[in-house]
Amino acid sequence: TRHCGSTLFRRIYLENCVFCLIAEKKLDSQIIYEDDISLAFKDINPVAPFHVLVIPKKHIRSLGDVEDFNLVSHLLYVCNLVAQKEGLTKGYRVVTNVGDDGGQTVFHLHFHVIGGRPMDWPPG
Ligand code: DGP
Repeated sequence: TRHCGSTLFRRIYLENCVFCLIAEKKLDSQIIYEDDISLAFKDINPVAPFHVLVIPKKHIRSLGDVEDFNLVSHLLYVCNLVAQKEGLTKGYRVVTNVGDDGGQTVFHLHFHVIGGRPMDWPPG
């Protein structure tokens, strides 16, 4: 029963986390930036002409589970880097959905970088 504790379940979950699989290159994605701790790739279901996801390679459920905010700082740096690299000179939006009410569907921390058209406010 010891193995029914979090360790085994965590391993099974991580092995099936879609963004962990993308980070490990076990699942294809259109990567546009990569470094030791982060990855940026195109969203499979873009809501604008430009829609990239920036993730930590390490599995963290959401912003609500972050312990090291230096990592978040780095991820936001990468968000701006890819936006500049892609020439989003007229602006862009960065969003992270947290939990069910936040509309999160993939439970691996990610920042959406969305641009290429004017954004609406408030979000739905
Ligand atoms: P969220 O709802 O904030 O958890 O956003 C999850 C996003 O992830 C959603 O916009 C679609 C995207 N997504 C889900 N599965 C995949 C995948 O396998 N590949 C890529 N590139 N994006 C995915």
